[in-house]
Amino acid sequence: MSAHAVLTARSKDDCIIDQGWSGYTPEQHETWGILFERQLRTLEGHVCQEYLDGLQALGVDARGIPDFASMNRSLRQRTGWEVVAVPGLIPSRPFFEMLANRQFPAGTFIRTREQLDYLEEPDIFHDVFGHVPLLTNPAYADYMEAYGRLGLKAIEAKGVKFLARLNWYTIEFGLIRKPEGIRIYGAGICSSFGEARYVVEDGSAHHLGFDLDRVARTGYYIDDLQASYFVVDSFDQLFRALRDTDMVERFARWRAEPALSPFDIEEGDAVLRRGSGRYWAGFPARKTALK
Ligand code: HBI
Ligand code: FE
Repeated sequence: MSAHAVLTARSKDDCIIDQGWSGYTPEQHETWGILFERQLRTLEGHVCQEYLDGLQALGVDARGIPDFASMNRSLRQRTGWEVVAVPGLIPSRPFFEMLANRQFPAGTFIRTREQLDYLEEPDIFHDVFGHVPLLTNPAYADYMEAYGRLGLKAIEAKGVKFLARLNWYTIEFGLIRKPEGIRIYGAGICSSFGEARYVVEDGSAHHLGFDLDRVARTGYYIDDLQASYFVVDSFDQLFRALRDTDMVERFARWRAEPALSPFDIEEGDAVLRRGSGRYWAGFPARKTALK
């Protein structure tokens, strides 16, 4: 299946390819192991327990790149989710269709040794190490399906931009409040060496209580660390926010309002931590536009 064919694919099944697990080289499995060990050292004590339980339940470890077929046997048993292999980023419609059907699309390529710290396109380490462990948690699994179902409605109702922001500040870079303190759950933090260190050690970013309107109106920069992180009380809070809101009505309202900045604290924000902004102080003009 050529990359072009995927981009013009109409149905989700057209985007699914074979993982080709037997084709991975020892060096690629070793790259996985290096990334796995380094991330776990950084995340221990700072990532939510549900994430660590998921890694263990799926048998994902430093030995090498997981084989989707065997990982899916335990994933399906727990929440009915499965990981399917795709060639890379796919169009929004098949993407949302997959999530609505409890299928998580994961890339099959792994970054090179030179790209250990950052790469443009999500690779199998970002998709599987970052996103998949929490799909073993029933409340998070329900949220991901609801997000997919809403995404299909958003395409019709011109709301995908707001879904992308919701994705960014929860699924990719979300934090969760636990009795023992604030913990990481976002895949983009879990799979990134730099961002995980920044979240754990650097006081530059604001921590704001999750609020659907605030998140949907807050832009983000795709190529840098976050100026604000949003903190949920539970994964169920995310599921309820989607279930209990007339999102099509909200899309219209949000479209009429100006985007909010992740740098500023707004009237009505639930400020759990006011960041120092130090990381950003010496920043030249932004490289990319606010999404
Ligand atoms: N495709 N493989 C893949 N992974 C994604 O996270 C993804 C995608 N296509 C579209 C998309 N995300 C965005 O449209 C949503 O996150 C809003
Ligand atoms: Fe991702």
